[in-house]
Amino acid sequence: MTTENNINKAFEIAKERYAALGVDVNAALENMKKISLSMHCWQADDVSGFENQGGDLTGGIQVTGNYPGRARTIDELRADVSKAASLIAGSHRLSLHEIYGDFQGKNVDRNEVEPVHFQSWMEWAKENGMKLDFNSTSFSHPKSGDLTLSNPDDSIRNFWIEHTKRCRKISEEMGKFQNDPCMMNLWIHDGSKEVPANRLKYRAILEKSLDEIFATEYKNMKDCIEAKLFGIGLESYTVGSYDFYLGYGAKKNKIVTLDTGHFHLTESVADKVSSLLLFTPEIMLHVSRPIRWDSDHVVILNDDVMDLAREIIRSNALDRVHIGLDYFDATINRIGAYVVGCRATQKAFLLALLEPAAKLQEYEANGQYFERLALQEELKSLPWHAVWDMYCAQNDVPVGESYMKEVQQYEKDVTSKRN
Ligand code: RNT
Ligand code: ZN
Repeated sequence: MTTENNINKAFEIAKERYAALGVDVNAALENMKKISLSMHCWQADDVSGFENQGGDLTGGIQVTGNYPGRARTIDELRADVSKAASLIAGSHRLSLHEIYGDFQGKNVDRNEVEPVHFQSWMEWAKENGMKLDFNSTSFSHPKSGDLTLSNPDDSIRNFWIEHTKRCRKISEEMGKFQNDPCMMNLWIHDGSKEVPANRLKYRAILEKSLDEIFATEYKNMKDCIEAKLFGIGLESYTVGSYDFYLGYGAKKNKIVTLDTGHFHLTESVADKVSSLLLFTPEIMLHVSRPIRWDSDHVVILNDDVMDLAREIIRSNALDRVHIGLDYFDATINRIGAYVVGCRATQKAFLLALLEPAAKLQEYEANGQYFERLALQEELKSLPWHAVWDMYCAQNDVPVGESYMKEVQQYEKDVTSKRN
């Protein structure tokens, strides 16, 4: 039983154990307050959004599963996000895609969207103690095709330039409203199924489009550019590859988004953090879980996520890294999916904060590699979970697996009634 007494007892023992290694668990708990997750709105409704067009999901991404109860309206989505957030410690952000605007049943095309379509979101977020982040949406639209911002056809390209400029303006308004910069993520699927005959051409067009889009300077939003290895149906070539955006970001001082599903599966995303910190202003994360491809499985506490969090903490870079999530699993309870993924990400950061980094670095500097290895190995079985339980208890969210029954109850009362 996780009674209050047991939680306190276990915490006291853990505290001593960590103190012996020079780790202050209370300082770690204090630092956890700096970890604010940007929850991705699209887990609640399988990346459908609220446009009137009601088209299929395109752009090389896929949602699998048809678990009942997906959010169908803004109100349902807001209720689901609130429920999930109530089971996750700390204060959160919500990352909205453009297609989640409050369009009031009107047809608002992507090149017509305005801040007013997000006014009710800004107010809702304020009332719910959340900050907003934003994403332009170039997929799932009749003009999406295989090429958007890198399209040689100016009528298509300009349409998407207009869309993206408007999204930056909306982000600026959000940032101003919430008195905290809105992170705007730009991801486009542009690519080709078959081997292209000219790779340079489309990348040069994309560079030109980005320059046009970023020409206006804003103070309350920050631009993030997200690369990808490939999309389904676009396997041979991705215009916005990692090299492309890393080069663009380093040259033009833009934030590169690292989506952990967007690399070769044996490539370490964690290893990129220290390099980006040296050459780009900040880092945006899309924490995800690729299984064999960019499958966007629910994030769990695996080595990849732990490595990533550790690199950020070791670099003392919490104030330069924005932690967004990006996965969409429609095979299980969607609120549960939020909670599992968010809590796993938080656990990874807590583990990283509990690392006796000074000691390990001292061993390394002294060439004591056996000691470095041995301690790294021992850390895996230290009682970090007692600190985790305390973190949840202090933040008034369910401790351990006890949040499961809240998700079950919400399913019974709410999501199971949606047909
Ligand atoms: C797709 C990218 C992108 C999307 C969201 C919906 O591979 O990861 O971030 O998942 O924008
Ligand atoms: Zn992503």
